Amino acid sequence: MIEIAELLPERPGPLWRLVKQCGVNHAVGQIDFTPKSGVPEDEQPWSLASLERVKRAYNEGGFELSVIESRPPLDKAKLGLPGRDREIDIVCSLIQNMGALGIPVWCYEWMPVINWTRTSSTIEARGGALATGYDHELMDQTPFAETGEVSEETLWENLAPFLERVVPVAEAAGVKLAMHPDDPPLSPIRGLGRIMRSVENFDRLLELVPSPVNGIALCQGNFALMTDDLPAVIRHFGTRGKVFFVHLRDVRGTPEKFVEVFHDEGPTDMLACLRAYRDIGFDGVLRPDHVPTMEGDSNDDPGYSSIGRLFAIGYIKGLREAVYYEETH
Ligand SMILES: [Mn+2]
Repeated sequence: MIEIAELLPERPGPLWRLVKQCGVNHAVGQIDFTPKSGVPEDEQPWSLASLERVKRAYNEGGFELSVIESRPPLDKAKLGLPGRDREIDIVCSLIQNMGALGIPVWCYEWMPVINWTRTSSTIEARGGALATGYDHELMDQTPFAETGEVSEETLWENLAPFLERVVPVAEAAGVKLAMHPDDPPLSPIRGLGRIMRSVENFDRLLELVPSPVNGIALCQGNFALMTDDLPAVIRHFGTRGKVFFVHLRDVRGTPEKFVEVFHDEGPTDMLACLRAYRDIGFDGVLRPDHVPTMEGDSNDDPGYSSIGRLFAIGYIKGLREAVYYEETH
């Protein structure tokens, strides 16, 4: 059964209650893993004690903590710089502690320095809502002074030893590693290569260190820009048991120039996608990803408007009901 989840900050608040009121029972943890200076290891945010407190808070709010989607700093590991071993040690501790607490999926990514990026967060969408978008021609392409140019090969060369250390730890802990695609799925950006941006490269990721815990976070907004047949890609990875987590959203355009759209108005056939998740027996959680900012809401956190999320949850619940209903009628 496809379960619906929402990305929730680690402290309770109105968003928790709104999401709960929509009938969502799974949280995707957004936890600040920035190392705290002068704090002992067993009190750091990735420690067992700290994670246990956070997990208990989600449980008390009525949510199962089904995925953790935040990362401790990993740029040194991605770039192969001194200090990378310490970064990887922290990831290993985090995963061991997730395993001890029964938190089954860690969503990570391999974008160096720049995470998801847009050139606008005020594009007028349906009815005057505000959407985010990307235009490669408007993106500043000055290479970062601190890193210089970083090749795609460097990123592959650093990903392999990362996985060689982390995968056995994840296997022992029973935690699945879900790689999120690069957003936008485009390379390079500001001189920084980006590798998780095609179906072929995800196949390469899975072959790099083969393991039942080495898999993907199928973020539809990015995969939709990599293929014209998203349901086929869902089946491609899903029949191999590699879809661990799903981000549901849609965009209109190309990797070089696109805008984000409401879940119900994009070019992707969302019903066909939900059928694909049903057919592969997907048993992880799916969450609405970026949504337009709607009337009455603040655009301080573009892509994460509370009201936009409510519309998305309702739409996805309807789709899900339809695909399970048609299976039995
Ligand atoms: Mn995503």
